[in-house]
Formats: sequence, structure tokens, C-alpha cells
Amino acid sequence: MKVTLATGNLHKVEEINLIAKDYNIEFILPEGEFNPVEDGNNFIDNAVCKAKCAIKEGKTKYYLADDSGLCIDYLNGDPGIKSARYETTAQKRINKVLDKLKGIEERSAHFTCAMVVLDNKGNLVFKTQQYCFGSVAKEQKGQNGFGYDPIFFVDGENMTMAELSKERKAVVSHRAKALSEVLKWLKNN
Ligand code: ITT
Repeated sequence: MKVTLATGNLHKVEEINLIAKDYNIEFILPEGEFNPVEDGNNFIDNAVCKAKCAIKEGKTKYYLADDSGLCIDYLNGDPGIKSARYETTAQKRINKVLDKLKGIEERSAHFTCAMVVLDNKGNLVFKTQQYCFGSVAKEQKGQNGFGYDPIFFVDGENMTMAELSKERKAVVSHRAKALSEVLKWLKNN
């Protein structure tokens, strides 16, 4: 089965293919331009914007999109749905978070991953939102993963997300949990 994965983020593609490696699903990227306008007020709505954008030129029965981000309790959930736009580079985004939490002991946070599946007529046929809980580290550590992984200390793992192997991230992450719900649904549809 082929499913269009509506993303321009190659890290997500790699992670999703690893998580789904035992399923007989080929995730293909949108053809042509993929510049969705993410103007929703929440993760699910933004994921829908992305999936709709991929349908225009698509050829598959289903379209999967992932909208995700880091939500920090002390910052009232920021950067949240603005995670990708919080600063202009990944390192600047990390620095901004570390600066805002300088001297703050309350560092609890979670990654959110919303995934939606649309059919080729644009109907929302499945949605899920899953989390990975942890806290913001005081300094960045680890080379794996992407985005905020070097400053996200994962509950129960005793290391940052960027110190986990990619195989371990593919088990414990917000994306792994969301995709496992999607895969269960796809198996029956
Ligand atoms: P697409 O919209 O094309 O899928 P994007 O990177 O813009 O790619 P999002 O709008 O969902 O995706 O923004 C997600 C941002 O949240 C991402 O750029 C990272 O900064 C952060 N993020 C999401 N998942 C993450 C993860 O597993 N590890 C670290 N940071 C993550």
C-alpha cells in the first residue's frame, strides 16, 4: 500500500519509515511544490492543512500529515504549534528556549505529535494526538534526531532525545506513539 506523507521535513520521513518498517506501507512524498499554509490554531488543524496541500497533485488513496512541537509548561505551552518558526535555525531555537528557562527549576515539557489521515477527496478519516513527556535539560546534549531533541530530557530514559539511538526514539517518541495508532487504523482500511 502507498500512502502520501505530506511533509517537507526529511527527518520525519526517516523516523516514520523506521517506525513503520514492519508494515507493508510505502510512504511517498508529495510531488511538485509543497508549501502548505499552516494557519490553524492547533496541531490537528495544521496537520489537516498539510494533508490538503498534498492532495492536489496526489495519486494515493490516503494522505498522512504530522504536525508536532515542543510544549513547555513554564512557557504556557510555547513554542507549541510555533515550534518550527520560533527562530530561524534549529540552534537558535534551542538557544532561545535555554535562555527563557535560565535559572528556572520548573522545566517540565512534552513533545506533541498530531497525525491525520485524509482520503483523496479531502475527508478527515482518522486523527490522533500523542505525547512524549520529559523536561528541558539545562544544556544541550547528544547528536541524534533533530530540532529540540538535544534539550529534551526524556522521562524514564535518563538521557536527552538526541542521545537515544534512532531505534529507541522510534519506540518512545510522540511520533512513534501517534504513528502506531495510524498504522493500526490503516491495517483495517
Ligand atoms: P512539515 O510541516 O513539512 O511536516 P516542519 O518541520 O515544519 O515539517 P512542524 O510544522 O510539525 O514540521 O514543526 C515541527 C517542529 O517541532 C520541528 O521543526 C521541530 O523544531 C520540532 N519537533 C517536532 N518533532 C520533533 C522531534 O521529534 N524532535 C525534535 N524536535 C521536534
